[in-house]
Amino acid sequence: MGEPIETLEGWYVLHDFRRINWPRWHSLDPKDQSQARRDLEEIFAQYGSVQPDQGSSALYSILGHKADLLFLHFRPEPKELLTIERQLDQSMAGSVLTRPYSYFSVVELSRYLAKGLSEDQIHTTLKPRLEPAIPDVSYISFYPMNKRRQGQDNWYMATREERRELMKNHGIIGHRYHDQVIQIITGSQGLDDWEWGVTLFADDLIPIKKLVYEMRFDEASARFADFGPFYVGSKLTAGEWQLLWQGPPTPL
Ligand code: 76R
Repeated sequence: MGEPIETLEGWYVLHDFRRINWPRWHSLDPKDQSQARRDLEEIFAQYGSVQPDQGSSALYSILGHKADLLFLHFRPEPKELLTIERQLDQSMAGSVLTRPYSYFSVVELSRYLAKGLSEDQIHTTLKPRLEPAIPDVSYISFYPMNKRRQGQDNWYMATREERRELMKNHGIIGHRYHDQVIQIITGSQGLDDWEWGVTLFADDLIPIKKLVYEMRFDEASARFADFGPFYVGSKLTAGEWQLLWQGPPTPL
């Protein structure tokens, strides 16, 4: 009979994917476009000035058809995330954005490999992982996932010991990428459509691809993981953010 493992929860996370409605942007009169640009600059500045103990936010440009932008936010309270999304929706900038996808979850550490830490040690060693700053690296890959519940491959019917063994091996594979890929696992049981969100950060996309490929062969993923859609993008600098909203390039 399965038995839950202790989990520690940290900051709440909103992956807020947006699409830019360019026809709508082009149909705005110049005054409204200026207002939208001001809103967007303000948003960028506001996200950049969040104090490290109050949360973390970043903007990404998303590749492909699934979305254009990702507004990523970590905050201590869900209400703060509600305020942030409303603020964007109600601005002139928000009026040119649609919302193809979003994901709500909370930073989670599952203590399969816990080494009997004291409350104090938990506080000092795990706090930075429960309340993480969004890493300042170039690329992001986000996908939601479930642990399977099917016949012999039912994660939730496996014993604690079996799951611990599987997670140990998972951790060993993952740890080989420690220097190249930063992973933030967020739990979303009861919060969103999948059970976990996986957010990977790196300066190069290839280690992300290799890590995920390698994990496909690991029993924890091979037998037990089901995946949702993948979203990949690159972190926007202030300059790139501004460039995005300038008019079409002037003809030579
Ligand atoms: O937290 C820790 O670092 C301890 C070991 C560890 C745990 C408990 C760990 C390490 N993970 C843990 C839990 Mn992970 N992880 C994923 C995916 O694509 C796939 O096949 C799966 C998606 C990746 C790529 C990944 C990477 N991990 C989890 C859980 C919760 C499971 C539960 O509670 O039942 C999920 C859903 C999950 C999924 N994992 C690592 C990584 C990497 C790179 C590491 C090593 C981190 C490091 O040492 O730097």
